[in-house]
Amino acid sequence: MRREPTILHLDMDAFYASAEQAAKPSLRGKAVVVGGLGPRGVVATASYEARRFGVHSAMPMGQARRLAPHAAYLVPRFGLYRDISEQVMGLLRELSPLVEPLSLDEAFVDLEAAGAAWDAASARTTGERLRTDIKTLTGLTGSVGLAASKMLAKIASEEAKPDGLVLIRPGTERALLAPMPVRTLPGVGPATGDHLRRAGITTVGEIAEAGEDELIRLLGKAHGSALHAMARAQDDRPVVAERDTKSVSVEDTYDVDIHDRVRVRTEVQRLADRCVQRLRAAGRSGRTVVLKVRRYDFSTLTRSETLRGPTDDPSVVREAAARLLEAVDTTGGVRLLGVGVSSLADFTQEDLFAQAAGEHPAEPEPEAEEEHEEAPAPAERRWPAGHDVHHTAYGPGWIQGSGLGRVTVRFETPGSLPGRVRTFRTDDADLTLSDPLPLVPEAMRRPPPQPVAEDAAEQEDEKDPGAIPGPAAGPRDGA
Ligand code: TTP
Ligand code: MG
Ligand code: MG
Repeated sequence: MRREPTILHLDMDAFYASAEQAAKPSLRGKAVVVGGLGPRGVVATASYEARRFGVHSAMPMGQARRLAPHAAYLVPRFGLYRDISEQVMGLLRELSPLVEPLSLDEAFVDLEAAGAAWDAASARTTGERLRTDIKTLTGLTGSVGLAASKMLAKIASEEAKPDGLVLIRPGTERALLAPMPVRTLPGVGPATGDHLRRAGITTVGEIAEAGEDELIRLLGKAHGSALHAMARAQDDRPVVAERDTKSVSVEDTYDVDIHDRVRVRTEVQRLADRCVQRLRAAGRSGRTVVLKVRRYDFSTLTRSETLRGPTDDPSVVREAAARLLEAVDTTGGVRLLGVGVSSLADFTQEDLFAQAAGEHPAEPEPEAEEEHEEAPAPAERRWPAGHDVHHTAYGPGWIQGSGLGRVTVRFETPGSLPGRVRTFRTDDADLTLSDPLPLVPEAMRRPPPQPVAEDAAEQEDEKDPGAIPGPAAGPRDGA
């Protein structure tokens, strides 16, 4: 482990919900829940105001509505989130060539790689400046953790939430970790957590005390020794730039072979959903759906189907996996099933119509983006909650809700005061869906002029405060 806290972990605060609040002035400071609004929808995320009611990611939407009936419920707008993500990742790449994105809203940065920081003081300054730059450029807040390892940096950013920065001083790691619950450590999920608790281990300190042999006895060689090392704050994993994943897949091995064909189908659907979650978390979409089946006799086969265009739509992946399964004989029983998506593309589309179709499971939608643009307009126009619209007389606004032939629109924009609501017929020709507006107007994306610091003359590599962020220039180049 390095000696200085120069590994930075950034994670945006309530990312999708904050983006929606920035876009919609009337929702700032309010409970906002983003996710699937259909019958089987789940919460993608909730604003901190909504979390106070107990709403959280992955909760069924019905439960969220019971807990927070007055919250605003919106469908995700991935195109917007991806654009913000690209802006944020751009700022991180100005700090270092070693940026490891973990999802749309989260990344590790090695600040030492290009001299952005070399000790605790410079790391803190860089981290604070990054938070300011993110706010200026995107209008959103992110939390920063700084530590001497990836594990601690991530724990630090979690502690910093929301809208904060925490730096863990080297040497203090073990004392800090000791009272934390075992689930704090990466790789400890509910199952491992239960397992440890039954052995009387509930805190990270107790893992460290138990000793490596005991951990290996409890969890097996690989997991046991890895966990023991982490509990002692030993983590030498480097920050790896651009992990270029070629595919995303999930699989399950069953304790008892599954013979029931219906059960096999259900398992494949479940795996398809999990696979899409991982895909989306990585901000990707893919064209090829792969099914893996290991049968009772260990014969393993994979079948794949390539779609016309990349998708991240759970129903498209589910259907492709189900089709592939139909061609596989499972009569002797299966011991392992897997679903994967490969031929990955950057996350480029989130189609309004596909979103809305998710709420009407009876209507499967083709997966390719181009298809939608050429497709004839659906018989009844869809107005997904939260999406932007434009009205010929009232200008830009967003859909607050629709039903019974009516659509309610709030007329406000990211830079306006909270706006008024008006209701229209769903077939109103003056109303059209439109693209998201920028959260921060181009002209406002420069940082405010900074007071001249005493030591300004020494900071040769300080960015020109008036400059629009671009690639790092000056003495750092070629480092
Ligand atoms: P997170 O960073 O886990 O959560 P968050 O940014 O909403 O809130 P926090 O302040 O605690 O970091 O996830 C980033 C985004 O990914 C989140 O805004 C929505 C999406 N997401 C899902 O769609 N499903 C999930 O189960 C989770 C955890 C996140
Ligand atoms: Mg986040
Ligand atoms: Mg995150």
